[in-house]
Amino acid sequence: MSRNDEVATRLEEFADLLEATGVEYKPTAYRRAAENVRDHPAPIEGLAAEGEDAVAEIDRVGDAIAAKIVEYVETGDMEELTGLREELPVDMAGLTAVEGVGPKTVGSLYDALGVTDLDELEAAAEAGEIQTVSGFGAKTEENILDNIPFARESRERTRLGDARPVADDALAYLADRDAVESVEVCGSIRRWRATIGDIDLLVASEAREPIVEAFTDWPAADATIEAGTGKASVRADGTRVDLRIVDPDEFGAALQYFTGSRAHNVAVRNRAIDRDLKLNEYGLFDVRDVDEEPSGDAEPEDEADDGEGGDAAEPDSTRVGERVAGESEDGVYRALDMDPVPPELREDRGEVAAAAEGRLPSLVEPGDLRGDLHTHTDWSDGGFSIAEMAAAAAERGYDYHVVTDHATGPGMVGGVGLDEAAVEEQAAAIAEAADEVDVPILHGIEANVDADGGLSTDDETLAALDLVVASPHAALGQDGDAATERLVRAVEHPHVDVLGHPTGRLINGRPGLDPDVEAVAEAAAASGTAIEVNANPARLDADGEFVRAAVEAGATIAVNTDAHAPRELDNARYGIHTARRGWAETADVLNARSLDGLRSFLS
Ligand code: DGT
Ligand code: CA
Ligand code: CA
Ligand code: ZN
Repeated sequence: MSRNDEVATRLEEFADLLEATGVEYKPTAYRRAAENVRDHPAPIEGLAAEGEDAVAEIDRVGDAIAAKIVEYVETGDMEELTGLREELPVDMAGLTAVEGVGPKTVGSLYDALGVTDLDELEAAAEAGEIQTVSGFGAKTEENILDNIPFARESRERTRLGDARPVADDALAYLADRDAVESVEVCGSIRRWRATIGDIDLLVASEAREPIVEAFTDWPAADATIEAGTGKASVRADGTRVDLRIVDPDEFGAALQYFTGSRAHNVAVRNRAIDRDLKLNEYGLFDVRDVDEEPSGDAEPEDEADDGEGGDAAEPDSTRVGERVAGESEDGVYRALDMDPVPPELREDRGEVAAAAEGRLPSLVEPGDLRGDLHTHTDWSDGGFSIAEMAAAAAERGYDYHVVTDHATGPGMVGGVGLDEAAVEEQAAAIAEAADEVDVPILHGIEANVDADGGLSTDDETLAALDLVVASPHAALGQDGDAATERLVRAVEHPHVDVLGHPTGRLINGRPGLDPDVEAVAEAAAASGTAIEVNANPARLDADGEFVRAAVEAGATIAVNTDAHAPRELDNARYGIHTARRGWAETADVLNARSLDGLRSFLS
């Protein structure tokens, strides 16, 4: 965390506490100041050293806030903030993670009931105490109770899009060390889960100490959690990063073991047991000639085994027997008569049988994408012109680029969306921009799916466009049945080509709609509408499970970034790996097709 981030975080905490104690206006001023301090190009400690006037030069930072910033940089503290914390000793971040609970609510519930953290909030709601507080009703209490589990989980897990760049940085750093023979990520991040508990790294090397030392010196490491001989853990950007070091000839077995998931590993180990083999993090061993001596410690946790004396829920972690594989991960799978299983599939959802029967899908790859079907420009809420966005698509080697600015309608605030007249104007602008860039530009729109599944743009306008993405932006709290009806009606709309971010979820932010994904998938397949995997790492929507249902129903998938800026086109990789988690093949993906292929789908 840079000092600018640190100061901004303090100012935001200040704002929350002020708001919780009922102060008006000031919280907004503190939040604006925090934002500008965070984005300020110069290090805040340098400005603070020059004095309050230099700090107050930052946009939106007034004299009073500048004085507090200087105080903080000089003393490591803001006296007034410390006072507020004592007045209101609450876990603000934990409590406000609950949808519908803001700083004001936190203040009221602390005053009335002494609630300081999530556990106490839950207990108060369960006891029916919240509805007794003035300004709160039974409905609010019920909502709070419903939203606590989601909040709890979101506090514990990091979004893939936040963790992956940290992991990539660690990979590059470790790959540069002389003693490192190979390095890989493993765990949930290698499986590209939407959220991750911690980042796992695996290094193959004959050395141990120099690597542990290099790892704890990794510039991104904010703190060392532990440093042993074969492993170490640090904290980077708020996330735990675990490193394990193994001998090069055991790298494949360790990679297989530490990639997980646990359920996948149990299934694979059962297959080994069936073949009189033993699989653990050191290798695959032939144990036919080894005296069976039950280790007797771990209790069987899984019923997956056939009961023939093997306990596959936890491996027998010894190097006993003749080693038949372990140097490469592929070798481990092959020795079990399986095709190597792509990490994204390792969730014990049929991939072990598929690999054994040679019918794993040939998954879509990042290089397969030939264009983005959902992007924005400064005609709606994007920050860049049509030509700038299209040029960025051309730079990425795409064969086409589709502009889909927001239409007006529910969920569009502040006049962001285009009305029918503006769409017509934009058509001319697209034609003009197309002359400036090396890539064909298609004119699309992102229409809004209202609560009943209708669209807020008229048919005539939609018919004239090359492509229509339709997405839900409002009424995201409706129940599952209503959501199913809504999305089915949207995909059946004759002009809709792509169902955009179908659930509207924000990872760690809001759960979004909970439709019957099979029903939506079947309707999409029948009406020839593609289901989007929105690659924005805050969304990853549809998720792997939804994609799987879509692929199984025979529906088409579109992997789109929803980019509002050129660099956001690079988020495509998150979408591709999410589609892979849903077993999507190249042929399933609409924008892996040529421009002709795309056009024939659209017509
Ligand atoms: P996460 O970090 O919660 O997102 O999920 P994972 O899958 O990365 O889990 P993690 O970090 O606890 O461990 C990484 C992998 O290592 C896990 O997927 C399976 C394997 N593993 C680690 N510890 C054990 C264990 O005690 N038993 C078994 N069977 N597998 C383990
Ligand atoms: Ca992990
Ligand atoms: Ca771990
Ligand atoms: Zn969009």
